[in-house]
Amino acid sequence: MNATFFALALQNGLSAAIINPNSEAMMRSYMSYRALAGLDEHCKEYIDTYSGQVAGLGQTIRGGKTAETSVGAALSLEESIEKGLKERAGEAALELLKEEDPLAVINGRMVPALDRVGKGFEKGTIFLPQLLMSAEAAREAFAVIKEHLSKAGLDREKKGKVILATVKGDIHDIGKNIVRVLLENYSFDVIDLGKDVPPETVVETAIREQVPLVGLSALMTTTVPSMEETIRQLHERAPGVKIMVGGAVLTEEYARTIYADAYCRDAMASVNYAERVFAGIKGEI
Ligand code: B12
Repeated sequence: MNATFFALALQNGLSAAIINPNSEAMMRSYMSYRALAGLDEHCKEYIDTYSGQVAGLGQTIRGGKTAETSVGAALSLEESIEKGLKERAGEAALELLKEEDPLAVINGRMVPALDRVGKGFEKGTIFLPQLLMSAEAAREAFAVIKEHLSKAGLDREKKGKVILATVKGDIHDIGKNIVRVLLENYSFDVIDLGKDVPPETVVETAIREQVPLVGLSALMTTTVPSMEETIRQLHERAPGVKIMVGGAVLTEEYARTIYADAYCRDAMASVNYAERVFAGIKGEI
């Protein structure tokens, strides 16, 4: 009753309350009110206090981490992604590109940072809003890298068409977008069908555009069947087309069991495979 009364009072303009800070119910009410009223930016204090703690009646929540992060300080790209700071991630990427190869920035910094975020999400120390913010920060960094890469060489003669798609049911596209930029950088003409793409769209585009190579991405165990179905339909209706697959949940062995022609661990592997496919078409191998 006290905690609810407190929330109502806050809602009605109470700005200085004398309460017992050791009361779990009162503190929950206070922290929740701040988060819901937009007074706790990105719900950071709330998350720092309660993440990883199982909420249960009668349980005392003690010693939440303090939110003493100096956002103004020059955080690294990895930290900016993990903390979901979009603007800083872009700046950090730009700084790194002065000294590091773009691929090293992606593989050595962005991917490991996203991996840590993913593990935290799995363990319950990171919540979905944070995952979203980290993804946004990674996208921003990636946009900076993409611009840098495209200055290098998009206007060379095209080597051939490649379709890319994240399979139906799956909205993860950061990895696929990296593959796209790299393929484009190596002068392939990429038809990017986006994410959550039905098998029929992939097949129809492959037939209509006479594309010899299709790349499919799936990041979840639940969407691998959708990848399998896309491959099945491609084999049935566009039998000459080669299919390369990628995404964190796949392995070389599993890719074979769903009849993909190639498994690509990372974006560079997709370029190497595409080079081989198109060299084969030209009779070079
Ligand atoms: C960022 C992220 C998100 C973002 C996606 C933003 C976006 N626009 O992509 C958001 C927040 C939206 C999100 C949502 C969800 N996510 Co998520 N997400 C992640 C996270 C943290 C990172 C993925 C990533 O971008 N990695 C970095 C890129 C560069 O790596 P990559 O994709 O593997 O790509 C490289 C290679 O694999 C390869 N590759 C990839 N694709 C392709 C394709 C081709 C053709 C080729 C050749 C190569 C290739 O090359 C790439 C570059 O080197 C992962 C955790 C993880 N560690 O993977 C979870 C993760 C994938 N998500 C997960 C889940 C469960 C979800 C949600 C269901 C959560 C929810 N409850 O709503 C939703 C999914 C909704 C849906 N229907 O798809 C789980 C999946 C678990 C599982 N095993 O099935 C993971 C593993 C987190 C976890 N550990 O629980 N997610």
